[in-house]
Amino acid sequence: MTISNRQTDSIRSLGRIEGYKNDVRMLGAIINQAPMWQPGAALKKQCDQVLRMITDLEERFERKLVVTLIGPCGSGKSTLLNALAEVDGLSEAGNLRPTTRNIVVFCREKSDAGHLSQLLGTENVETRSSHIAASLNHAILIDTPDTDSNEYEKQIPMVHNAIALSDILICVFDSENPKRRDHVDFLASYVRFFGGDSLVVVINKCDRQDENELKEKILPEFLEFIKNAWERPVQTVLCISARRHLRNPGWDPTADPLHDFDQFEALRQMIFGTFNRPGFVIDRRLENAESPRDYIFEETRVEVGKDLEKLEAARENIHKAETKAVKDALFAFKSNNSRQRFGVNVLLYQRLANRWLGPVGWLIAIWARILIFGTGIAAMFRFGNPFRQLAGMVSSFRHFKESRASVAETGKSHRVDAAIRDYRLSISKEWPDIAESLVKARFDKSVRKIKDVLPDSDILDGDLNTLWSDSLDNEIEKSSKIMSGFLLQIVFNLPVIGILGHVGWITARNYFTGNYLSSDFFVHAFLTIGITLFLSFFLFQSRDVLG
Ligand SMILES: Nc1nc2c(ncn2[C@@H]2O[C@H](COP(=O)(O)OP(=O)(O)OP(=O)(O)O)[C@@H](O)[C@H]2O)c(=O)[nH]1
Ligand SMILES: [Mg+2]
Repeated sequence: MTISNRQTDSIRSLGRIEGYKNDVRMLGAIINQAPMWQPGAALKKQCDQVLRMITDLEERFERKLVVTLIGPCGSGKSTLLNALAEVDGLSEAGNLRPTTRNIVVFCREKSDAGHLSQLLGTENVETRSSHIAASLNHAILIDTPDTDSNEYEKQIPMVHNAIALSDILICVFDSENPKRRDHVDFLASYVRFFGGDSLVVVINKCDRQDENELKEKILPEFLEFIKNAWERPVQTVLCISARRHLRNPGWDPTADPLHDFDQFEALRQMIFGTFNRPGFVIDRRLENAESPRDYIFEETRVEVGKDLEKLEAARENIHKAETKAVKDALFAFKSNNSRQRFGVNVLLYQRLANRWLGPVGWLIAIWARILIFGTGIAAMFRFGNPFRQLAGMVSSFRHFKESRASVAETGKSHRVDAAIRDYRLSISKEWPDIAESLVKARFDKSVRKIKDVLPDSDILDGDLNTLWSDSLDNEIEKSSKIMSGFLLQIVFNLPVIGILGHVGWITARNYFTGNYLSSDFFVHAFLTIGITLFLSFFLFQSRDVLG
C-alpha cells in the first residue's frame, strides 16, 4: 500500500468515525427528550462516555497503536513485558506486591510516549526501550500497575485513564487463580468497548498447571466464567508461561515447568506482527470507534425493549386523551358562533375592499366601513353572508381560526380561556391512568403530577392564538382571492359601467348639440345606476349564499 493510499484510508476512516459520533449524539438528544424516563439518565451518561472515548480515539488517530497489558496483582504482566522485550529487568517484576507502581511504556522512541505522558501525568509514566523496540514501528506496549493492591486508590484512576487511551487490551490472568471475580468485574465495564481483535485474554503461569488439567478443566471453566461475567465470549485466549521466555527464568529447583505447552510465540507474533503492521492501526481504531457506538445503541434497545409494551400502552392512552381534549376545546370554541362569524366577515370585507375595483369595489369598501363602525347598520343592510361560502370550504378545525377574528377585536377572548380550561380538564381526567402506565414503564413518579407535564397556560394560550391567527389569515386571504377574480369583477361591474357609459354618451351627445337635458333625466339616471349597483352588490353577496 502506498503512503497516499494509506492517507486516503485514514481520511475515509476519520469521516466514518465522525459519523459514529453523530449517531451517538443523536441518540443522546433523543434520550434527552424523555427526561422523566429513569433508565435514560444512565444511558445518557454512557452516551457521553462513548462520545468522549471516540473523540479521544479520533485525536490519537495518527499515533501509534497502544497495546496495554492489564491484570490482577502478580499475574505476571511485567514478566510478560520483559519476555517480549527480551530484557529481564525492563519492567520491575517480583514477589513484593505491588512491584509495578507506574505506567511503563515500552516503545521505540521516547517521543512515542510523549502524548501518553501528557495525558496520564509525566510523574506516572516511565519510558523503556530495548533493541526489540526498534521493530515497534506502529505500536507501543504498556505495562500497568495492578488495580487491587493497597495502593489502588492512586493506581485505579491511572489504569482507568490508560485503558481509555488503549487500542488493544491484553488481559493477563494467573492460571493458579484465574477466576478472580473482583478483577473480572473491574474489566467488565471496559471490555464491552473493546470488541473482536481488540481484546486478548492471556492465561499466564501455565507452567504451574498439569497440562491435561489446564486444557480440559481450567481453560474451559475459565472461558465459561468469563463469558458469563462479560456477557459475551472472548475471541482470543492464549495459554502462556511468560517466565519461561525471560533471559534467565531463574526457576526454583522445586518449581520447574510442568510441561511445554505454551502459546507465547503466537502472542509475540500477534504483537510484533499483526498489531505492528502498518494499516492495522487504522482498521483497529475504526472498529474501536464502532464498537462503543454499537454498544450504546444495543444497550438503549435493551432498555427500551423492557418497557416497550408499557410504553406503547401509555402512548395509546395519551393519544386518546389528547384527541378527546382537543374535541372538548373545539366545542368550547364553537359556542357563540355568530359573534366569531361576524369577526371573520369584517376581516374578509377589508381584504375584498383592497382587491375590488370599479363601482362594485367602491360599494364593497363602503360596506367594509359600515361593518367596522356600525354593527347595527350592517345588520339592517345585510343581504347575504359571504362567510357561509367560506364556512363550507374548510374543516371544523377552522372554527378555531375563525374565532381569532373576534379574539383580535375583543382582545383576549374568554373563549380562549374556556378552551384551555376544557382542554386541561379533559387531560386531567385521563391523566391518572396515563401516569400509571408511564410509571410502570419506569417513568419518574413525579409524572403523576399533571402540573409538571402540561405546558404552562400562558404558553399554551400563546401557541393556540398564534396557530389560529395564522391559519385564519391564510384562510381569509384565500377566500378573498377567490372572491376577487378578474372575470368576476368584470361581470359584476359591467351592468353599472354599461349604464354609466350609456348615460355619459347621451349626456355628452346632447351637450354638444346644445340640447340640454332636464334634471329629471339625471335623477332617473342616478337612480338607475344606484339600483343596478345595489343589485350587482346584492347578487355578489347572494352568489356566496347560493354558491
Ligand atoms: N511460574 C511462573 N511464574 C511467573 C510467570 N510469570 C510471572 N511469574 C512470577 O510471578 C510473580 C509476579 O510477576 P510480575 O510480573 O511482577 O507480576 P505483575 O502482574 O507485573 O505484578 P504487579 O506489577 O505487582 O501487579 C513473579 O515472581 C514472577 O516471577 C510464569 O509464567 N510462570
Ligand atoms: Mg508488574
